[in-house]
Amino acid sequence: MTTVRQATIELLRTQGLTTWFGNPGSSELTLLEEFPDDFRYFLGLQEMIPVGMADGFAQISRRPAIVNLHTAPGLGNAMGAIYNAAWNKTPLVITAGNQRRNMQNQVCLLTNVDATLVPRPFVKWSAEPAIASEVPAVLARAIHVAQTPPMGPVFVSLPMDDMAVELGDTQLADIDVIRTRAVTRATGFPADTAQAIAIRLAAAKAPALVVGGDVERSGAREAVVSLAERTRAAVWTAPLPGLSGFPEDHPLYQGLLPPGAGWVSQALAGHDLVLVLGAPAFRYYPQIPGPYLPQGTSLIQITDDPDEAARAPVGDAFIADVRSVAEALLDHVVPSDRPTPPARPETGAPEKATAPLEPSTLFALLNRAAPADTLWVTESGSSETVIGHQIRAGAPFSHLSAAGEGLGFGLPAAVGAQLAAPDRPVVALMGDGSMHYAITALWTAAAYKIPLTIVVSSNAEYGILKQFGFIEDTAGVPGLDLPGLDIVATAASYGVRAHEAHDSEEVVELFRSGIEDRDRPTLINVPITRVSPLPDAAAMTPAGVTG
Ligand SMILES: Cc1ncc(C[n+]2csc(CCOP(=O)(O)OP(=O)(O)O)c2C)c(N)n1
Ligand SMILES: [Mg+2]
Repeated sequence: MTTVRQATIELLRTQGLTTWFGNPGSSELTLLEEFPDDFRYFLGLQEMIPVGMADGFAQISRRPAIVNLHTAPGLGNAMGAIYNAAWNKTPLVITAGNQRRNMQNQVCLLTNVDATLVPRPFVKWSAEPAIASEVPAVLARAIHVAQTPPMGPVFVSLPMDDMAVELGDTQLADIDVIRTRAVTRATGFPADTAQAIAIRLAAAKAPALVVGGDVERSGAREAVVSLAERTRAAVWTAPLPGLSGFPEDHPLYQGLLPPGAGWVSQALAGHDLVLVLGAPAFRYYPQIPGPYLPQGTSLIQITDDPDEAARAPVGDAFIADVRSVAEALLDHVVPSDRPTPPARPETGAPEKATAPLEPSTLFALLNRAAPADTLWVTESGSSETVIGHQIRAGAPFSHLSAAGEGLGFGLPAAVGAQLAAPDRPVVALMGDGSMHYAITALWTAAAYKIPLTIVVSSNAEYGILKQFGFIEDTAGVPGLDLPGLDIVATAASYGVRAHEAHDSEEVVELFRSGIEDRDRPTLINVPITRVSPLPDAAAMTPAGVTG
């Protein structure tokens, strides 16, 4: 006889979902029992970790990933990471056990009341099978829904007593068909529409491209690079991107647009046509006064996300597959002889510097020392703008951050990314505050010998919130200083080889040996200059810092 658990495992095997990320509880044991030898399970010590790992793994492997959490409280702990996956458009199939069906009416311990509502609004779709025999069909539907653009996380609640239910021959025959069904999305873009856009590009005096993560996700990067070269367009990445969508070392690449309307219109000044490919147009924070676009500039947005198209405050949008559009445009765009936009300034670092290092020095050093195929995962608060300038990743899928900006993404996502790309150097650039949101990912990295390199920029503060305080004019905010963190000791306590870098030479030496060590993770803590002077830990009061 075949049980629901066995049929579920067979479905996931056929669909290629054999790498699991999870944190188990008693309600998940019936699914996890007799875990197959050809499957892998990566344990995270708190639920943000498996979701973040699965997010990094799915994005880099370009496949959906599966997560197993513990009923309501596990799902609750994971919400920040599910929010990130939603903004990252990561296809995650998140499952959680639920209490036995016959114990739910009394709301016995671990009952996930209204299970399908718990992860909303951050999942695209959420279900609990109406009957045990439907578990494989519901999971199959979830797998397909997660991968339909705009991709994103979905949730399936699995009552624990469903797993042992035995399936009849007819049920098994139905599941067998479902198990091997393919759902294929047709793409393409009408030639006359492509031609009309190409004519506008040709007529523009100085077109600009603004790209986003969907360029990489849809496999459009090569076509977009050709399009930029052929039209001699300046290229930016849209604010808050997740993935940069363009080679950051390309001479046409101008960097990341800052996330304020006034800033964006300043950056795009002089460009009469802006073509946005695979990005929202645009996401802002903080509120920076100014027009959305420079006077007289028009905007065309290409997105596979109907809501992205609907909510944009300016421009005309086309809802379509980004790669199809980029390739269709290439059929109609003739090489331009307009002047090539100037390249952005070179990066550079002083030969020698002592800690605390200027952030620009630190990231210039790392950029220079890193192998060309390095995959950077960044969550560095006040250093993010500097990283955008100094780190120039050339290869596809090389610069990952949380599009939703929910902290707790970086460390677990870097672990998942390294699992998906075992032969690439993966480097997590973490702020000292940010790294503590999902700190136990260090344990997972050490326990499974994940050879990533973590560089922590330590300023003992939530520096970026102080910078925001200047913009928002909010003096006297408590809780922005973090004196007394011992990052090296914390990492060591989880089994990660950790070092303090005292000067530029040590940074480079430790970084190189961290990357070379393919047997375990390495952490390097680097003191950086602060946004504000360091307070005395003894002077901290519940209301903030005295004096
Ligand atoms: C889950 C979550 N909580 C709080 C915040 C607000 N937040 C944004 S950046 C930041 C501080 C980051 O500090 P750190 O990593 O030390 O970088 P720094 O700015 O000091 O360079 C905080 C708390 C957030 N984005 N996400
Ligand atoms: Mg900090």
